[in-house]
Amino acid sequence: MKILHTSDWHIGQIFKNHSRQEEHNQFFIWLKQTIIEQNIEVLLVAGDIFDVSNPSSLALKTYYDFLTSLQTTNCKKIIITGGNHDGISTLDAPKELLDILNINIISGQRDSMQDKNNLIIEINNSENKLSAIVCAVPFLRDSVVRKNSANQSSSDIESQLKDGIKNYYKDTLESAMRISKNVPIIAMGHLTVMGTSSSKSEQDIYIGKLQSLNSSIFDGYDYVALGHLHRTQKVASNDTIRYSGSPICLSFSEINSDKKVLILDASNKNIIVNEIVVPRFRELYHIKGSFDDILSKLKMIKISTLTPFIEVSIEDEFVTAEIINSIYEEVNDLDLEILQINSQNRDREIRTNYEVQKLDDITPLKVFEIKCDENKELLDDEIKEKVIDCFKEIMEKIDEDS
Ligand SMILES: [Mn+2]
Repeated sequence: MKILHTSDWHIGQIFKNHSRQEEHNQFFIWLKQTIIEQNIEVLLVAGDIFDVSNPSSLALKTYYDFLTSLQTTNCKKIIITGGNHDGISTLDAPKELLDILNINIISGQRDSMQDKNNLIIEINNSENKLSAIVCAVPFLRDSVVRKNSANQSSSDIESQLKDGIKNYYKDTLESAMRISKNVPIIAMGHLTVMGTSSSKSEQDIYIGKLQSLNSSIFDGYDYVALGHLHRTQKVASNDTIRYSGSPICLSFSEINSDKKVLILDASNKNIIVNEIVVPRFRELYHIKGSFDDILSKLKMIKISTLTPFIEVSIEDEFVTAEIINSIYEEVNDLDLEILQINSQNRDREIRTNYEVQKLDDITPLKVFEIKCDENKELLDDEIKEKVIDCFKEIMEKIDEDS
């Protein structure tokens, strides 16, 4: 049985005011083709399906269209877990409907997380025989793995959180083993573990980053399909504990390594993993040097796919607004988008015109969300989601009344 492991799609990402929609469209066409060519029977998506908790209708449509398109392939089982970016209620809303299509959603909703059996998914082969078990663990929120009490030091909280996560994986493994010890047992997860490298596009999700969370928490699993880190990587050189990474570059810090999906041959408990490189649907470049260097490098860029996105770092000592403007003027005729210009010697970032947001361009909801994010210490993700839902309700009421 072949299983495809991917994560961190971040559908709907707006990257420095630029949409990634075309890249996602092309990625999903490519992914469906790969699923057909590789004869994939199971698809695992380890969190961060969407970039924000309340994705746009276009982002939702992209997601549902892709899931629907797989119905004609041999991929008869799709397991999707929630990441730290995903809104629990957004993922959960179509859960029952998707169940009918053999698409299992494990969002991380607090009540359903208490019974570990809700996360255990049995995979049967074409002869209807049990052939693998997936422990579909989503992003483990603090409120799921730790009891809150007053007057705790941050190191107490960190060690409780660590133990909570460790025990969660241990209990889930035990539940799976009660079903069978003879088929591969695969865990999913959305977290950072020791022995990995991060890029600039992931948020820290745990207090103290849980530096001490060791890959030994996964002992006993035959494979661990992880999400959260956006670079493809093995955990502490272990072949069977892996991050698939995001399929598109979500920051300029990711441009120097290939994007991949992972294909598991899970015919027995000794799982073999193959990496498949995802094509670059759009090139991202980081160009640095003196003003003259930058201009000549920009002019040399060959455009083969979508309009390249570019970050520029000027190393000249004095950088004026005129210099910045002249870079834009020089590329005016070229099919390039400069997303950001940095001036390193002055140690400050010069925001491009594109990054200036007009109040007209942002919705009241967006402003409210920004305010919620600024008050993270008061609002955990679940409360934030509820508060935002209330705000939406108020807005709808105002619309109706006006
Ligand atoms: Mn992510």
